[in-house]
Amino acid sequence: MSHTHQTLGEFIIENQAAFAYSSGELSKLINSIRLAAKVVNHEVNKAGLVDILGNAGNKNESGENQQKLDVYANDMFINTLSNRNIVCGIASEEEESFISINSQDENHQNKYVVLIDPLDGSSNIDVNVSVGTIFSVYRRVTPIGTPVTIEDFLQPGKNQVAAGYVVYGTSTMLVYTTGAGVNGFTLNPAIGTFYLSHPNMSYPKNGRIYSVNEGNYIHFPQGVKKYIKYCQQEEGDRPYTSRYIGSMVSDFHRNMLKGGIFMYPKSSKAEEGKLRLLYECNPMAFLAEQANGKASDGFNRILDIRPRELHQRVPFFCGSKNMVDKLEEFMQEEQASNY
Ligand code: AHM
Ligand code: MG
Repeated sequence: MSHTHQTLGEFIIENQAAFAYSSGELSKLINSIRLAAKVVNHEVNKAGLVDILGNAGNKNESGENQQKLDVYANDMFINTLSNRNIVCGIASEEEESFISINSQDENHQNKYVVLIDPLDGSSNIDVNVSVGTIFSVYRRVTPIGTPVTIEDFLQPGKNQVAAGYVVYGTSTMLVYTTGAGVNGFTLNPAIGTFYLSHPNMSYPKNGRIYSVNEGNYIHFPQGVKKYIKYCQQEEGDRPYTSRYIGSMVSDFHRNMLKGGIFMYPKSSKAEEGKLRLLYECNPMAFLAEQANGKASDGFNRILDIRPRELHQRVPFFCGSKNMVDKLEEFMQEEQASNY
């Protein structure tokens, strides 16, 4: 069937039928994210006007804007998801602990928990560079009808039922997977509708882009340093091109379309790297694998890691399969030579 002009709403309904035991709960959940994304998008687009609008009545102190938008996005996603009574728990990068929904009501039957990074890369807002929202969905492991516990959130990424991101870029896109490939939808801002613009997204097996904060080079593990040198060598299709926005969602999105590797290694300054396993790496890893790419901590598959705590960090390497394989080779060689 031709996907021309198919809206996200239509796509969700059409694909709900594909789940044998679907109760419609996941569809409702994706719909809520779609709604919150549109509202946050509207707010993000106004970010540059904040001083002007502030002068017109709001008492905005300069510099407050960036943090405010973080908080705004956090509240928006949490409210949208909890008001609609479709999930039993939410954890957010912006919140210290998880939120239990309807924990007083024994009749609630919701089975999904959501983890979100409401506005990733928010230091980019002040300078008009893309930011994103990342989400991740699991089926709870504790009994339905009881309050959620930490166990429901500390599941390995391979248990994810759905994951996706919104990129607020030159266009706003929502990209997600429910485990049957990755599809991308572009917002037509004039009428507030997402259209299927990128069906069955897939990483090229090989890529020519590497994305890493090279300012930290001196602090990186030897294996990463050697891989970066390899990327810069003149041989075959190398040197590769270096591209780093500093907004993971955008870096990931570009690399998935064009072929590339994104790296946030550990360093001598940050022993576990910077990115969060639950809110950032697992959802991106699920998307990467669903798009024929690969995600690793340098040695192990990200989706196999058993989380210990909600805000755990992890080194992250993600992208075109052959590129991540190569990076792992360098990491393993280096580890072997240290014994
Ligand atoms: P944040 O959650 O505080 O926004 O940080 C996550 C962001 C990622 O989007 C991006 O890849 C990374 O931080 C950039 O970090 P750095 O500035 O250290 O390169
Ligand atoms: Mg983040």
